[in-house]
Amino acid sequence: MAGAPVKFGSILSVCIVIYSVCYRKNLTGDERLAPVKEHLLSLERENRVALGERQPRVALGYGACHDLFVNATALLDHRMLAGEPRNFNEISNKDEFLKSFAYFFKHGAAAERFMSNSKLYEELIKQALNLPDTRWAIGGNAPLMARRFFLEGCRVLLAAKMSATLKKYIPEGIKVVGALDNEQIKDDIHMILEYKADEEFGIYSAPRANRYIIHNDENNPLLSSLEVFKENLPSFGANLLVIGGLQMMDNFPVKSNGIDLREQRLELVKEQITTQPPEVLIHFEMASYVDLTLLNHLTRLVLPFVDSIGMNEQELSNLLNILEHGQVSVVADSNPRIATALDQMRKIFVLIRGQNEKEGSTRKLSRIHVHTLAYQAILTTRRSKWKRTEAAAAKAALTAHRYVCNNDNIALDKCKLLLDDSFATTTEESSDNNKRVFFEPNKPVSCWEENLGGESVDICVAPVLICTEAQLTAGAGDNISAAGLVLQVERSI
Ligand SMILES: *[C@@H]1O[C@H](CO)[C@@H](O)[C@H](O)[C@H]1NC(C)=O
Ligand SMILES: CC(=O)N[C@H]1CO[C@H](CO)[C@@H](O)[C@@H]1O
Repeated sequence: MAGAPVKFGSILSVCIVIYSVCYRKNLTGDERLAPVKEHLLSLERENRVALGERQPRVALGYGACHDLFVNATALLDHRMLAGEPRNFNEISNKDEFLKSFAYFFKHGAAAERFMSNSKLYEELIKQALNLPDTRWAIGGNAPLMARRFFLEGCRVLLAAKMSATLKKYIPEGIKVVGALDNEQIKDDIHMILEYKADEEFGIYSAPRANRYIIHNDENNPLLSSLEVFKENLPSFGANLLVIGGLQMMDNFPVKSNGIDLREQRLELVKEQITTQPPEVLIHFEMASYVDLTLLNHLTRLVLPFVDSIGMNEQELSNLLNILEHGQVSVVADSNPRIATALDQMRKIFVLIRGQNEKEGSTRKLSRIHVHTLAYQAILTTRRSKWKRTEAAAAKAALTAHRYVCNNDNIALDKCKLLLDDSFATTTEESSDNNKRVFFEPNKPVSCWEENLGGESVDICVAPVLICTEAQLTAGAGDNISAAGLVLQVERSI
């Protein structure tokens, strides 16, 4: 008699296996795409930015530049590459440039580097302008995020020194402080070297589409718009203050008569942040930092005082390495597992919470947004002012697709998913936070609650419908970070 239930049990499990094999098969290919798209879009539709009195006000600093988009493999000749690809923190000649580019290209990793050789830099710009597909656009974290906030319906204040020509790229409705009425300022030019997935550079092939940015900034390094921003912030009444563009201070010759000018400017950024009324939420947009001294200034003067941080997978690894080991990580997996990214986010959360305490900050870190090619992950604390984390993750995922395909309509034949049918929430098997989440196309954004260092947090992960015909990669992070924030702030009346 005792055998019967066992037998029934094993028949049942065979059925389950058969069922799940078939079901899995159904879920691969295009089958998952349509429901994922539909449910992400419905979350977006149900969660719109408030208008009228509740319309959020967003202020953003610092700086703007002129972006020159160039086809990387058309500009650079792989035959000139002499020797192994490798990283340089600063580029001073053509040889270093080629090696550095090839290094990030073969990893498919985003990078941003300073070229100290102005003459070489100008020559490269001339060459780029002779290529057929080269094009100009406005660049810099602050202006790109400002445009996205504006397009999503926010009131926006932007602080950036720029010429009248550059200002023309900014929609009329955005209030810009620091711009000139003439051309007396020479806008900094950033060259965005783009490449597609599987493109070849000599013997190297890019595992994913990405971009390598090179600049030779003169205006941005000292955050020249800081003072005018300070004058304009109080009357604007921001709900959200976004700090970005500080990576332009990387590799800047900062000491003059023994005074560290850069540190002095960052002390003023700290003052700008800490003097905001308590109800203002503050977001810091990470970037590709390589200069250890600058990173140390940031972890002391900026990070302990903000509510939120946004970054990509490369910046995530770098930030954790700095906080944990005081070291820069130059390149990381360009498509990390969800469990790995979440573990890094958890560690960063706990480490920065420690810094909040140590620095006696009135603000505590309550939000981390990580954007990757395959998914968006947002962590918020339970008792924070951040709203609608699930919808924010969906919105960020949709924006990632739309931006990279350069199209507001999502065509399923241009989409793919890079997620398995389930994922582990951590790589640490013995952790309390260890569980498996099943990815359901009809409920694509997975959210759950966890306890992190005594604090209740919500974590939401949304899949990205990856654009298989990448048009744009630079600035994607800015669009995505802004899109993730836009639904999370609200004006109280
Ligand atoms: C760059 O140009 C090559 C042909 O010269 C083309 O195959 C490739 O797709 C282009 N890459 C980008 C990012 O446009
Ligand atoms: C498709 C999309 O969302 N792209 C937008 C990204 O943001 C820039 C402004 O920064 C817009 O011009 C794009 O339309």
